[in-house]
Amino acid sequence: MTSKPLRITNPLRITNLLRTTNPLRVAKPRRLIGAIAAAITAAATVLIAITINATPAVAAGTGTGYLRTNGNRIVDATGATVRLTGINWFGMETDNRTFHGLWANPPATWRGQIDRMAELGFNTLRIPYSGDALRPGATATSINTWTNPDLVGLSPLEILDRVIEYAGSKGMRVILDRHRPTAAGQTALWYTPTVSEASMIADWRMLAQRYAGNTTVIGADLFNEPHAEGTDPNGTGACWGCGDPARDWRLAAERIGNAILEVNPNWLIFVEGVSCLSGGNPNAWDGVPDPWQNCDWWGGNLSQAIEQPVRLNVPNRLVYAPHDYAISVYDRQPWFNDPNFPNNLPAVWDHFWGKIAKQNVAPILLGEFGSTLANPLDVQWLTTLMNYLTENGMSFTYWSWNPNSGDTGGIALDDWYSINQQKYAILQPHLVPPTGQPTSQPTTSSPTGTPTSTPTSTPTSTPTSTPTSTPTSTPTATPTIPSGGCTATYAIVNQYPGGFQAEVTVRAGSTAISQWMVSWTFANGQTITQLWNGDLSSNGASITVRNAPYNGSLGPSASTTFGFLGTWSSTNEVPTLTCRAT
Ligand SMILES: [Ca+2]
Repeated sequence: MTSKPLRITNPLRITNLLRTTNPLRVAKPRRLIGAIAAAITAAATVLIAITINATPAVAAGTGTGYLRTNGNRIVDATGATVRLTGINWFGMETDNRTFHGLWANPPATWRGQIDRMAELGFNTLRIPYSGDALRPGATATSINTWTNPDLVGLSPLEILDRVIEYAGSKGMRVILDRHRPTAAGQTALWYTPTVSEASMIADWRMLAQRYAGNTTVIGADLFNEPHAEGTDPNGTGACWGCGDPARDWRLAAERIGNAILEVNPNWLIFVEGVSCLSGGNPNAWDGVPDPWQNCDWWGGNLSQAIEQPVRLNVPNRLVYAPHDYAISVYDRQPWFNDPNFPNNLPAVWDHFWGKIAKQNVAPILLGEFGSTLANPLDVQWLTTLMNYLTENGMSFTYWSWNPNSGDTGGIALDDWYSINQQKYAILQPHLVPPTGQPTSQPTTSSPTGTPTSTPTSTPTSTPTSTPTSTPTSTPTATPTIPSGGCTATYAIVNQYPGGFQAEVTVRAGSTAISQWMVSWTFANGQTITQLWNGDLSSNGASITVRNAPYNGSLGPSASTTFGFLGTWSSTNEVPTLTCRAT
């Protein structure tokens, strides 16, 4: 994540969770009429852009094979244009050394969360990590062993393997992000006195080797948010083009990127910007003017990347990957106070990074952007930004899936499953859902059977509300008689006052099936509030669930599951199920 470009005293930001909202929020006039006019203009531009871009083939989902660049486009192995519309799922860069939210209760299993992201239309995962998660003996913590029994005992890298495998089975792609040298926090430079550039390169080469040939993992975001430190003219942070090998992020990106490409020449190399080109923060007392064009968000300033580009040894691998944030993160960027806001924003983005794509130099992936949307101006910011990205064919990964990002919140709410509808409504028209390989089934089912262990570790971060229900009843299961090629087994996996979670296992008979339908009638007034991995239709107490598009096809004796959340009052009998298949 990000931070405040003008911050002189750097509070210890230990994790993304501690991002604080700047209290000095300046109220600004609302310009609703201007916003409506902008939206109309933007909508018209989208239509024009779609017409113009209709010529190159557009890949379904995230395309096939490894990705390449072609001018300002990302293309797949067939040359078809791919648009990455993804999301950040963080945690592996923190002391937990693995994805956050693995402490959540069902249905937010680790697979359930990926299912949710994919069905919402996020086609790419950007995964932050720190070197600490890669060290031998590193352990992953705060995993709910009841929710995610299949992750017990796995190392952070083994959990990453599983997430990559499953995301790939949904047609999603993965970008790895060297978020910080260690879990201790962000740094201005890509190395520290204890974590050298050579150590960083060794980590990257290990990962590039580990996932070589696995086309789900498409590339490396070399280092997260290089930024200025100290004040001009004595800055000590990351510069762009100053020529000092110890501070020039452009030159470091070349060294690191080329070292990765030696191991895996098929990866894309994602390069972020700096904050201030000089590597030092501006100050008001030196009498030197500080125009807004000099400094952007941490990692956002690529304004010199056309004149002083990153030069890689393998052509068509370079993607520039800036960040952009809004008022909920830091309210004093000068462009928030422009009387033309939000219509001034495209020129700001053009200056810092948009021109790279507009001049057909290289593709842009906006690697992080997000807001709580607590301030109505942020709604205008996000709406304008999404239109800008789509009009210009740019890719993006939203920050974040996690709800526990202090100054942005997430797409997921605190149950790690429900969705912030206000944010999603703005993003949804711009998402390209993954359509890839839906045939691979999970090798491990989500939790069934008796919960034998309650979560043993507590998150070190602070989820603002932790689901508190614990299983109170032993799951029961009633196998049913096949009425045509399949059986269905119903299990209550969690029950608490007023609510319950159930899972139904559908198993093919002795011959393969291509579609299934399970039906039952609730006897005690139960209702279903949310169902996943199936298509629900109900008529009062009468329930019918058909397969989802990706889990209808089952080989002989193969099984799949769907699950749901429901309500109950006095009694919660297990119903009798009927399964039909063709
Ligand atoms: Ca100055």
